[in-house]
Amino acid sequence: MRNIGLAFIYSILPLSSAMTFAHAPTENIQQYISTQLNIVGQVKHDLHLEVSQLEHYPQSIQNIHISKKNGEISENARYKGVRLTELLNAAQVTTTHHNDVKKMIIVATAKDGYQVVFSWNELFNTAIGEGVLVIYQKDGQILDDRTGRIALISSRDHLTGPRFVKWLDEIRVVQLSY
Ligand SMILES: Nc1nc2c(c(=O)[nH]1)N[C@H]1C(S)=C(S)[C@@H](COP(=O)(O)O)O[C@H]1N2
Ligand SMILES: [Mo]
Repeated sequence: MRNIGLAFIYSILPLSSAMTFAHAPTENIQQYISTQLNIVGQVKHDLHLEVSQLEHYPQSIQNIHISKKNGEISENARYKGVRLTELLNAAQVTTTHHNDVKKMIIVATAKDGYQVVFSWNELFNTAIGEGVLVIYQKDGQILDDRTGRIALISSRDHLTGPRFVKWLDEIRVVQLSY
């Protein structure tokens, strides 16, 4: 939580009341477990990566709290994975004009339909971006059925729950206009 009081976080998060009622499914979750990550959209090479292939990229290991809207720190674990920017560089975001990347968003989608967005500049040009990992191990073990096998986390967010994408399925690069 990096020394920031939860009361403060609630005061700056206008959507916190809406988030209060968000729940990830807990029943029949077998159908949501992802074993492959698809990187698609405005990239030169679509990538379809199994966990074993994720291990070939530069690895990142971080101690991360998964903090939820109610302030409860539900998990504090050592996650292993690959920075999202590494994978996007491997896929090669394609551009025609100098300013194209500035209007690109990166949409992460889970098998249950959960979605979160990042901007290209957020990922490649802020400290938050350095904390965005595609993860596949927690405390040295594969991710359990409630999370994976592949997930995404934005470890430098104030609350890490919202952009903790369980059952990560797809990363799509979208340019908003041409
Ligand atoms: N795939 C998926 N990931 C998800 C969600 C979800 O509904 N689906 N909910 C998010 C939210 S809002 C939070 S707070 C955290 C923790 O959710 P949990 O309380 O269901 O474990 O997971 C996040 N990741
Ligand atoms: Mo949440």
